[in-house]
Amino acid sequence: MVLNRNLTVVRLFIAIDIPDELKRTLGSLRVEIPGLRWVPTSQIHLTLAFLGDVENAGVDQLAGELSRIHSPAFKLRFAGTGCFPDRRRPRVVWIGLEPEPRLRVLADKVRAAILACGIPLETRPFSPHITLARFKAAPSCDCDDFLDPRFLLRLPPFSVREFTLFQSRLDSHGAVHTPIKHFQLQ
Ligand code: 2AM
Repeated sequence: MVLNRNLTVVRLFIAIDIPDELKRTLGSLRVEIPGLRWVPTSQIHLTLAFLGDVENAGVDQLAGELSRIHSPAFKLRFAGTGCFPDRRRPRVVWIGLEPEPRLRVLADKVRAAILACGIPLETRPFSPHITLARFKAAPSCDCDDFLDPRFLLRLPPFSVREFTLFQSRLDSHGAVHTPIKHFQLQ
């Protein structure tokens, strides 16, 4: 496990890392728009759960619970793009995924593992998406101005064979994500 043990709390999240080739393709589709900050290509991921600050002492127990998850591998297909909170006030620009019951079951098991460790979770329901970019302040343009649905045609489906516990360290340039441990799907 790669973990900075000097810290008393670590900021954690659990995510599916997407294949490097797909990250490169997503990176190549970018258009520079003032105020829009693209997620660094290497950090593009699908969040299963965001934990926030967790006591360092609890990380081994969490990793133990996560390693007991049994879930089959599956494929994900891209489906549409959108914005949070909505297309007219874009703050987060995302790419969606076709519904995949095995993804939802995996996310439920991850949440159960987190709760079993006594770590509180946000009550927001799981909404599968991959964040591509964020606006610092909501711009006056509409999401449709920069999200071209045709680019989805260039994105192949991808296989999910593992999920990862990540540490997220915030520095002056943004978040730095470091994988702590990978968990294989069957
Ligand atoms: P998202 O972009 O897929 O929504 C790591 O910080 C990841 O955790 C973020 O990329 C974000 O995933 C997710 N996340 C969910 N809630 C968060 C929060 N309150 N603060 C930071 N990240 C959060």
